[in-house]
Amino acid sequence: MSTPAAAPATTTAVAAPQQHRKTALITGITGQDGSYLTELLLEKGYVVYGIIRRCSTFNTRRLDQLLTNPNLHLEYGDLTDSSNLTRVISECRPDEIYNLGAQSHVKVSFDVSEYTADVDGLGTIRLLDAIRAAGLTKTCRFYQASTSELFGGLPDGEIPQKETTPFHPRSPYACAKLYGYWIVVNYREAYGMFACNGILFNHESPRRGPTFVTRKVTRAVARISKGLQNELTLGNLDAKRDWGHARDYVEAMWRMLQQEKPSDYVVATGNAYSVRQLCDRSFHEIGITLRWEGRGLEEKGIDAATGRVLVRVDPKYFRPTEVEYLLGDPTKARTLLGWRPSTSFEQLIHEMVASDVKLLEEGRLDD
Ligand code: NDP
Ligand code: GDR
Repeated sequence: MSTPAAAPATTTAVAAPQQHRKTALITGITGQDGSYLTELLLEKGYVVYGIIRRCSTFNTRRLDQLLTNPNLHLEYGDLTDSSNLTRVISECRPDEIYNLGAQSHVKVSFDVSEYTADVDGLGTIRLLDAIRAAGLTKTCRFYQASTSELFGGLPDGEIPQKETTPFHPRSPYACAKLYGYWIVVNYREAYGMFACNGILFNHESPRRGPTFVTRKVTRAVARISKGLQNELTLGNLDAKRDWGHARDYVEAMWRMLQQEKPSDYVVATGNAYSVRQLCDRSFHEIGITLRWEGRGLEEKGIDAATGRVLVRVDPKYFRPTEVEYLLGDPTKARTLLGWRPSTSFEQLIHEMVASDVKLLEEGRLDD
């Protein structure tokens, strides 16, 4: 393992007290949130360790701009393998751990259900036990990437959802994350660990994985604008989500670990839009107004100016159980963390479409 950079030597006769430079460990550092959080922590002067998986191709693309930073250290590992977690934690002895690693795709979790439970559920307890094994129970603060999927979003459930809303997970992913949520609460109560659940609602960015619905739409809009794609095919157009910007949400994660006491927080914007509205807004960015015609599987999004069909429904994107309506109430995060989202839905979509158009022009959209 590479050692953190040494503190600069002092020239004064009496050495000034050295300020402790915080160390953070991030699982899922190569993901959307991992990359934004790494930037944030490096800016704040942290030494950052990240666990990356061995892949047959490069998976550090989102960290490219940071790889030469001497305060960033990447270690091979996996949440399904406790040996590496114990080794890395014992060696880097972090002040803070952010557990962002996950099989994070809800629809895919129906196909790889056992693996999702292993990574997202058991991975969390492997990490917590590695902290205990390293003797860091009382010093290391822990952030768990919990999710609004825990609530299930049933139309007759509580809306907006907040910290006290009952959970009703609707996918193998959400069930695995439910275990992660409760084991964090249990270790906090059992061992006095400073461990927090961030119950984050959907957050997106130009770095979002291409199979999540926002990025799928903005990439398609970029390609359609250049004549490289004819249509966009989607699943449930009625699903409503509370979409924020990932850059804002990693700030909330960090704030949770700077509080006097550990707790669990909902992080959301307080505004929800349907997938249909997401399409409207994204096509608006390239000057197209959509008109919607038909119902159910026959519904189509049509270019109002030309009559050309641009959006269709394909049931292959439906989920065995759907989460219909997620809208968060971030009052607790606003009041106790002083956190507020700084990016509107319109700004988010503008940024994502502009980024995808630029990537396409540079020949990098499929990187
Ligand atoms: P991404 O899918 O972009 O990133 C997931 C990360 O987890 C990647 O770095 C991936 O590595 C890593 N990973 C996957 N499997 C394993 C494994 N077996 N061991 C170690 N690492 C693994 O997710 P996001 O950045 O969007 O989300 C971060 C976390 O927050 C996730 O836990 C997600 O479930 C949760 N969350 C996300 C929300 C969102 O809207 N984005 C909302 C609420 C919660 P690799 O690059 O090699 O694939
Ligand atoms: P979600 O995000 O399931 O909320 O999980 P996703 O973008 O995949 O789906 C949002 C909603 O859009 C509907 N939808 C489609 N989704 C995808 N991916 N592809 C389609 O073609 C499509 N058509 C309609 C979905 O049915 C769904 O209702 C994300 C992940 O980041 C999780 O890790 C995180 O925990 C939650 O957000 C909060």
